[in-house]
Amino acid sequence: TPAERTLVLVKPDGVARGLTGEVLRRVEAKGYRIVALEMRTADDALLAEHYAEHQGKPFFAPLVEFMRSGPVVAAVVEGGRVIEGFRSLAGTTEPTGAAPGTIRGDLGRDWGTSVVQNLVHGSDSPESAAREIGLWFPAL
Ligand code: DAT
Ligand code: MG
Repeated sequence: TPAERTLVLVKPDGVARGLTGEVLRRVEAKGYRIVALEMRTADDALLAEHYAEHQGKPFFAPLVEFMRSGPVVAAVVEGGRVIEGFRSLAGTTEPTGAAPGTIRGDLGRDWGTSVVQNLVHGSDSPESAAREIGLWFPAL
């Protein structure tokens, strides 16, 4: 079977805290391959599409505001079962409860801020991955 691809974002908190290298190190150490990589500051239009599933929820506006507050590092990562595998590396959404050994469990903070700042995004299904890769890397 052909290798899967997923979209990984190092969110503004991760970039600001100097954790981009640590996140990408864990991705590569697991055996996944980075096939595209770009730093950029996302605008509202991109984020509204990226987080379309969350439109209308109470945390949507603060989430978008946080996500455009600084540059993010976007990567397309390839490997066997990488969609599930990166979600496993990332840990659960809320860092306080995320398992030690995961990116969010080891490094994430979800206190003292109005939105969950959990360092990374990873696509949650093959459909999401295809959609999100198309949004962030239309040339791919
Ligand atoms: P994940 O990033 O683990 O896929 P998600 O897709 O459900 O989680 O939500 C996207 C982001 O929105 C998440 O990383 C942090 C934020 N978020 C989710 N649920 C939230 C909530 N109940 N309150 C505040 N922020 C939330
Ligand atoms: Mg999600």
